[in-house]
Order: sequence, then structure tokens, then C-alpha cells
Amino acid sequence: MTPKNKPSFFITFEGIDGCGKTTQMELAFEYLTASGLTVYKFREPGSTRVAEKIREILLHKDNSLSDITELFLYEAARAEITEKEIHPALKKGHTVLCDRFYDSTTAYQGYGRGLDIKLVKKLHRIAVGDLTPDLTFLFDLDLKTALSRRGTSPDRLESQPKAFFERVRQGFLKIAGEERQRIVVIDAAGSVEDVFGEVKQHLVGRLGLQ
Ligand code: Z5A
Repeated sequence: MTPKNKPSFFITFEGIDGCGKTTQMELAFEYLTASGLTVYKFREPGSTRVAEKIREILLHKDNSLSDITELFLYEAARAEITEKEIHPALKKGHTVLCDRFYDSTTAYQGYGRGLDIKLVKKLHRIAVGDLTPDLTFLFDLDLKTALSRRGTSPDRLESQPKAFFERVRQGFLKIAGEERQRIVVIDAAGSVEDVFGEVKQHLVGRLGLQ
């Protein structure tokens, strides 16, 4: 597979936890690298020294945070990774993969916590300027299956009630419905191989791989 001349490409992987997005991002990384692209992969929150510290605060289950504090911390971590890692890689013409980005904040803090969606979206712009993913995969999965794929010791976010995750899932689907050009909804209930088959088709089409 040879990539056509594409200056840079920014791809994000979204969905409720347990949907399999991290597994799919790893496969996409291997596939795109083998296709001859220089590919960087990051995770949110995290991927810089400071953002990883913010991640610890956000996920430690002994920390009690107000909804607004939580929102600011996710956006702060995002401002860090955007300025220090994502922008520089894109400016060099590379491909960037990110495990979650601002759609997660819209879904979790906006639809999940019930914070004002317009305010949440305003903060995205303060955190990342005009950066928008070129392509977003939303891995949609029913809650029961997603929960069965999770580890055994839940972090602060994973300890939320089921109704919270149902709101988050529906929130993600609403966001995807509003941005059909950018966001591809993938049924994540199939095997790892079947799900990646679909991801790969979109990668080939959107990145002009041959
Ligand atoms: N959060 C937020 O609230 N606001 C924000 O703005 C952002 C995040 C950016 C980050 O946690 C938490 O922060 C997250 C959202 C919130 N919390 N929740 N709840 P994280 O980074 O530690 O974890 P995660 O992103 O939620 O999920 P994850 O653990 O990385 O899981 P995943 O990416 O969805 O799935 P996976 O790791 O690829 O797979 C999970 C398991 O399922 C694993 O054993 C796989 O081998 C298995 N798997 C994967 N695919 C399949 C298929 N197709 N079939 C069967 N089994 C599979």
C-alpha cells in the first residue's frame, strides 16, 4: 500500500470504555506504519508529563471532583497534548492517532454529567483552537458487552452508575449524527478482526491508500 501525497492526517478513536477503541487504534497504527506513513499515537488524557499527572488526578478513585473541575482538567490535559505533541506532528506532515479527543468531553462531561453543551464546546476551542480531527471512529457497543470487557478494579470514572454510561453512549451517537462527514460509527460488537476490517476500509478510502 502506498500513501498518496497527504500533508497530514488526524484520526481519533472514541466510544464508551470497553468498546475496544484502544485495540483498534493499535491495529490502525501497525497497518498505517506498514503502509509507509510516519504515525504518532497518543492517548487522552495523557501523553505528556503534565497531562499524565492530570490523568492521575482525574482517574484516581479517591479523588472527589466537582463536574466543572473535571471538565477543566480534561481540557487542560488536552491543551497540553495539542500544543506539545499533536500540532508539531501534524505540522511535520505526519499521521496522528489519538485514543479519545474532545468528543469524549462532549459525551462524558456534556451528556453524561449534564453540563451545558455549548459551554463544553466553547472550552474545546479554547483548549485546541481550530484543530478538528480529519476522521473519527466511534465504536458503538451496548453497555452490557462493554462492561464485560472491562478490568476488575474500576477507576473513578468507571465507578459511575450504568445510567451515566447510557447517557454517554447516546451522547456519542448524537454527536456522530451531527457530524456525519467526520465521524464514522462502527458496530463494535463483532470480533477484533471483523471490526478492524471495517476500520481498514475507511482508512484506505480516506487516506487514499492503494
Ligand atoms: N474521559 C472523560 O470523561 N472525558 C474526556 O474528555 C476524556 C476521557 C478524554 C479514560 O480512561 C477515562 O476518562 C474514560 C473516559 C474519561 N473513563 N471511563 N469510564 P482510560 O483511558 O483508562 O480508558 P478508556 O479509554 O475508557 O478505555 P480502555 O480501558 O482503554 O478501553 P477501550 O479502549 O474501550 O477498549 P480496549 O482496551 O481496546 O479493550 C478492552 C478489553 O476488551 C481488552 O481486554 C480487549 O482485549 C477486549 N476487546 C477489544 N476488542 C474486542 C472485541 N472486538 N471483542 C472482544 N473483546 C475485545
